[in-house]
Amino acid sequence: MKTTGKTVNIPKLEISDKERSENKLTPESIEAGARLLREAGLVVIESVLPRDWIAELNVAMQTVLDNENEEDSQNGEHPMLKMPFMDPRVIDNPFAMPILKAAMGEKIFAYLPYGCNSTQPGCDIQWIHRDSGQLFPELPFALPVSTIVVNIPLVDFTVENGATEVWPGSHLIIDDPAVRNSPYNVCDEDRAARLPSFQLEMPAGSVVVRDMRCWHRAMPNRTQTIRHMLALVYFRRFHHSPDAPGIFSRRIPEEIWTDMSEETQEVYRFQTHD
Ligand SMILES: O=C(O)CCC(=O)C(=O)O
Repeated sequence: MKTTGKTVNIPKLEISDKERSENKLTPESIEAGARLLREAGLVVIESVLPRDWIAELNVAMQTVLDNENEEDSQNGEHPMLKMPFMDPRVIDNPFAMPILKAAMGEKIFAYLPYGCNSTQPGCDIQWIHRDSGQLFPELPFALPVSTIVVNIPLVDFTVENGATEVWPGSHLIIDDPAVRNSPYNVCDEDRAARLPSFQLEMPAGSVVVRDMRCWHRAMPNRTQTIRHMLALVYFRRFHHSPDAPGIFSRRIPEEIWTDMSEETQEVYRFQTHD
């Protein structure tokens, strides 16, 4: 048998018809999903959002991007802080959320609006990168995940239209100091070429939960159609406590704040001030 050494399985979480129709993972599936995320750095749950609704979202996304530079979107409400983008199936996805919480605790947080990764017909291959570095990059080992992106493809992802390439397990790799300090955590191409990777081929309306330390890149789109993918970033909550009762929310008067040095303002940057 011919072996190419290129066969890598996409880490998919297989779920039952009941879970799919009820929009609810069993505790066993949550544990299996969290395990794939921990060990492979990502987990894919295929075809969990209705295709016709995803097709509408794809059209709405294109309309937002077409109008991006228009005056309206700059002065008025952000066009993605409305339906269909704010639908709970996207911002509180019932398949991604329990896995996110199993991995990063109940107090995860995120910001809106979320993003969209689009590849245009004829676009180039992207550089290999991580979206987040290690939490303590100077340590010789990786800590548990603290930033996760949830991706939702709005069209079928294929090799032809530039399905994202991902290096499973790369979330655990410790960078050399030179790479560690490079912008965007760019990864050494020769090093990546020696490690297994795959393109994330999957149907529209699948959900990907990916540790943001995983090496990945957008691939060339050789079709005539733009390829959109929603990208929602979630953070583990550590120490910033904007909702702690009372103490941290006291407003600092303007005259005191402006008299503080830049260094002091930086230390107290989360404090409310006039
Ligand atoms: O568009 C893609 O396939 C991936 C892009 C991406 O995740 C990134 O630029 O961080």
